[in-house]
Parts: sequence; structure tokens; C-alpha cells
Amino acid sequence: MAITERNHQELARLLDQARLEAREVPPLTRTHAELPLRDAYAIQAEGIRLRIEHGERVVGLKMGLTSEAKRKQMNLDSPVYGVLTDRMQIPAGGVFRLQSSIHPKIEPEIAFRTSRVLRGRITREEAFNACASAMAAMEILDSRYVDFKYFSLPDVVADNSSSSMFVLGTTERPPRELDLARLQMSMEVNGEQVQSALSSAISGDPLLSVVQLCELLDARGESLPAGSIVLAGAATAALMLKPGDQVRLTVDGLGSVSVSVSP
Ligand code: OOG
Ligand code: MG
Repeated sequence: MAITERNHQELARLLDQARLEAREVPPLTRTHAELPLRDAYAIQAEGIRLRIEHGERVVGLKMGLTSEAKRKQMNLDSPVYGVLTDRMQIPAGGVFRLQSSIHPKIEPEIAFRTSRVLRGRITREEAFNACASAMAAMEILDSRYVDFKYFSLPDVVADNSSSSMFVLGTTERPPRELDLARLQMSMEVNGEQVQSALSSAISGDPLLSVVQLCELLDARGESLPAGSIVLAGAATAALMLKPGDQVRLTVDGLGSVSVSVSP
């Protein structure tokens, strides 16, 4: 059965309710086996429209599945994007409440802040020139689907690519001051290192995540506004969060960023 615009709205509402009530729902492809990726992005956009209706403001975009470690963990094979709003941001050193989520995981990332609009297909150099700064970042994912692990690409895209929250480091440096593909990244939980990787794990070079993002946006006739935050994707597999966890990411040249987890 072909998917209609009305279906987009209904499915977006279903996922939004699941998020608000911190309740799992079956993957959409259970009931809509043939869910084209294009429709999945339309459902994602409709979900963001609902959040804007509730007073949220779009502040950027995130790339997902840009590292081999993540593609393996999720058993999915191509990069996807999602939308970030102001209400998803936790201040550096802030608190994440487990209560308001389903089965959250955390992952180490690099973020960029753009200073000019990026339209159409771009080169690495254009991405480099458009990114005013890079930051250490962690993303907290929370799939709205039963059993976080098993879903298809359209399912994850419709669910805003599992976005939940994110935290940015306060050290912002221009890309030209960094060897962006060779930054050591180390994530600790309660003082113990749990994940580590070189930033090259992210798309071979985190700036290439921006290039890929622009390609995906272009395919939908969209562009990346100036002043956007872009999460380049996780360098390692994501880690389940537990109450009491103190999570800290340290990145060469970009300092540390932390978040604590309360019940
Ligand atoms: C999809 C989102 C992946 C990343 O950084 O790779 C992602 C998921 O893992 O549920 O955000
Ligand atoms: Mg991520």
C-alpha cells in the first residue's frame, strides 16, 4: 500500500507520542513493509514540524552511521541524518535524566558550527571554509523502537535517526588549528576509559560528514543554514547509560566535555 501525506503525519505523531511518553513502539516497517527512504525523511520532517509547533527551535543537524563501528553495531550500511533542536541540548557538565527516556545510549562525536550557508554538493575545502569551529561533543541516542538494535534504515530515519540529546564542549577551535582526522578521542565513564578512537573513524575525516550531509540534503532540495551545529557522527559504538554515570569525553586540542546521568 502506497504511503500518503496523511500517513506521514500519523506516523510522525505516533513516534512523537512515544517519545513524549517514553514508551517503545514497533518499527514502522512492521505495518508499512515498503517504506521508501524518501517517505522516511518526510516523516522525520513532519516530526520536527510537531516539535516546532511546541516551541522548539532547530539549531542544527546530525549525521549518523558515519563510522564502521556504528554501522556494525546497528547492522545498517549507509549514513543518515537527523535534526537537532534547542531542547535537545544539555549544557556542558549538565545532567541527563533517565526517567524521560526509553533506552538511552551515549556516543563520542565531533561537532562543527557553520558560519555560512552550504548549498548543493560541496567539496571538503568548502566544508572546511564554512565551519567556523569544531568542538568535542557527545550524543545521547534514544530509539523509540522496541529493542533498539533491530530496525531498518527507513525506520531509523523516520525516528529522527534516534536523536534524543546532545552536549557540546565549551572549547571551540577553527578547523585550521586542528589535524581534524587525527584527533585522539577518549570517553570515560566514572573515571574509567570505555571507548577510544581516532577522529578518522568518523567518515575518514569528520569534515567529510559535512560533505555527505550536504549531499543528502541536496537530494531533498534542502541546504545547511549558516550558524548550524553539525554532529559529525560517532567514532565508536554507543554505550548504554545507567543512573549515576559520569561520562566524559576528551578530544585532542578540544578539551573535555561531560554529562552526568540521574535516575
Ligand atoms: C542511529 C543514529 C546513529 C551516529 O552517530 O552514528 C548516530 C542509531 O544508532 O540509532 O547518531
Ligand atoms: Mg550520533
